[in-house]
Amino acid sequence: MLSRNFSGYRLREIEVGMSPHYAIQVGDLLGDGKRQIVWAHSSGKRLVALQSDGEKLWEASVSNEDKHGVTALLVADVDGDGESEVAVGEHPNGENNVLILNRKGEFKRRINLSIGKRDYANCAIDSFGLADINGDGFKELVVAVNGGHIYVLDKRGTVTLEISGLPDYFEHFVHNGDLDGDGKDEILVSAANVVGAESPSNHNLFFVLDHDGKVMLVRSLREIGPDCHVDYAVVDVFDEGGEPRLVTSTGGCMFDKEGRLLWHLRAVISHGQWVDTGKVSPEMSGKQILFSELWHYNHGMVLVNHDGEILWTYDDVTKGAYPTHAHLIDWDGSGELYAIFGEQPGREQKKWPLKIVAVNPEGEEVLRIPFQDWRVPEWQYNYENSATVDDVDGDGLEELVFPTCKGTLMIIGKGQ
Ligand SMILES: [Ca+2]
Ligand SMILES: [Ca+2]
Ligand SMILES: [Ca+2]
Ligand SMILES: [Ca+2]
Repeated sequence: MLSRNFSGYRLREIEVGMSPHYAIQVGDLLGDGKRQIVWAHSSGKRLVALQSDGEKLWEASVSNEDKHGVTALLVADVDGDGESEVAVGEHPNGENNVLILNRKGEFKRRINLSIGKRDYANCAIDSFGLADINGDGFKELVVAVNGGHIYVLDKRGTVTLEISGLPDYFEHFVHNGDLDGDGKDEILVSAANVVGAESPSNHNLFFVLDHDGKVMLVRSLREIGPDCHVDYAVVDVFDEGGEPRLVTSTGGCMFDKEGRLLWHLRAVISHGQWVDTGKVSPEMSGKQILFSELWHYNHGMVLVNHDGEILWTYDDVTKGAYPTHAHLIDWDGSGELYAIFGEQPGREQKKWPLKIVAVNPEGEEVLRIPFQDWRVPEWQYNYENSATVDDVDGDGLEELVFPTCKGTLMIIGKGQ
């Protein structure tokens, strides 16, 4: 482990011997006021929990043969006993299960679900969501299983809602939020009959499913943006009107609860991979929306207001490198949020001189952290690093948790 202190920022780099991309979660596992980091080896066979200072808490084995490093993972109190669990998608021979481990990494429960279909990553359990489906104040575990199934599990692990007949393959994640404001969360997910582009036999659809499993909204991806799926979707209240709105990363779209498209950014962003929302500055009206992109990106980051007007773009991305998931971060406790994002190596095999940057509400780069990164070819799939922002050390300010392709986690926060 390497620790450095600079004027302006602190950086801790933890060797993990693997590059976790989507199978990484930062969460309140121990209830100790800090955040822990749980990640799965790209095969999904090995699960590791770390304290944010690099101390290994535990390691667990899981029956998986994940080919793409997309094993579904969630840290949350899924059984309502006041302690967090780790939920993992588990795929022993011919089964697809939700494996629940306690905060020490010990077996707690296994929920065996009807057989779904394995995708190109060899995973049937696609992703987990957390949603208060019945409006009782507790967020149930939502499980998207390829084969067109979504299950909602109550505190006891009992299936309380099963939705079937959706297109077979979910891409990529299930999201949740209360779009119609009735106090019960909806399920947001995109799906298609095959993984890939629209064709006469394949229609890429995005669904908003009501608390009873009925389709509240469905839109063709052609009406959303140029992609096969919606990677991220957020439901939030963005302006003084108080009405919840739906924002999709793909196409940079905002919809109202009737599914009317209020605005989009299809002329500005290429396809839209990630989205984050927050109140960037007390002077700004309502909340702002930060989009970031990956392949064929137009901009590293785009910040817009709730009317879809561009406040700024960030474009100084290293040639040949790719952006990663940008976040809004409470960097210094000033009441303003910075936008923070890091770069990942391009396809060329070399040591890439890359950077992490923070941008203030006015769009000015206020921090630049240089680092080197490179790809390890035998690590599948080693793209799409899932950076996260949280107050990992419990000091009241947020840090960036940034996985590198070379096999480390960098934890970066404000310096003293
Ligand atoms: Ca619990
Ligand atoms: Ca509930
Ligand atoms: Ca609702
Ligand atoms: Ca902190």
